[in-house]
Amino acid sequence: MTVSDPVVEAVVSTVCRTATEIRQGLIGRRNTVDEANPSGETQVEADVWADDLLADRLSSIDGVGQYASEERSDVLDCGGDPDTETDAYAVAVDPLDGSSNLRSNNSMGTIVGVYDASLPARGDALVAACYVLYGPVTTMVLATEETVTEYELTGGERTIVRRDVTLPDEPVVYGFGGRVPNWTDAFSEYAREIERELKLRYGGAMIGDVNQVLTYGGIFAYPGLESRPEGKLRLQFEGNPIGYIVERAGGRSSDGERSLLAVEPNDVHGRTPLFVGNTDLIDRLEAALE
Ligand code: P6P
Repeated sequence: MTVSDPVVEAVVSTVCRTATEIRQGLIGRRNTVDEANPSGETQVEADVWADDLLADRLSSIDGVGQYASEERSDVLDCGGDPDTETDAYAVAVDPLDGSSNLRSNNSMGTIVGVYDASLPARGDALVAACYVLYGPVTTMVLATEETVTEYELTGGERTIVRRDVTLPDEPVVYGFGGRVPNWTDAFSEYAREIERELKLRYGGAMIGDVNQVLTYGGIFAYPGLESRPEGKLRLQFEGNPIGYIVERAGGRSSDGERSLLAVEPNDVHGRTPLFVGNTDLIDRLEAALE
């Protein structure tokens, strides 16, 4: 099933082909490099390599006016301004989310947001978002204005495995990032409640944890911390695309006060507290942080 918008379809099929190549190319690219990304995080060879592949392929699609990624400081001008041209989109990418899991051989992901606005942009300017999960099987979850679909990726092609993906009504799992002593009192109290209700699933790469929430129901959070109230995760590359996908799947997203898609961005690498999951759990979270 292809996406109705030809530019979005070109982005999605390019990501599928490139993700298959990224997975095959992880071996031999597990070492750290001397550089840090714009968020100050140590990069591994695969971070830089995956970003170069995706930038090269996505920036050459007619209709992609901008490319930005977690691994590069500046927004790449690909020859179209999404704010003034109707058929120009901005693509924001986390090329290898959770790359620190490469050393320990655990799941990682690639996250892509397609915005109908110049970056940095609010999440409600997204027209599509997807993530690839490099798990035992390589899968993609794609959300558009119409629906959420899960695919298996083989040989650069995608095959539908789940249509109209929605969060199960009864939540089962939770995953909370950050060090416990660094949580705020309000979040700690909320976490104590949730720990008594749900099962812990936290793997160090958001995509693996979010996919658990999308599959079993529950909540994933990387909260604002005492030492870093803005949290760790980036709004443009992680918060908005994942918030869009979970909201399209019938759940909610929040920065602690409002939908992530309503958060005004101040910088392309700006961070945000991030909460996604079943509506009731997010409603309770926002009440707990009031
Ligand atoms: P911590 C990976 O580095 C990442 O950006 C997310 O994928 C993940 O959820 C989080 O950071 C893990 O952070 O502090 O638990 O290592």
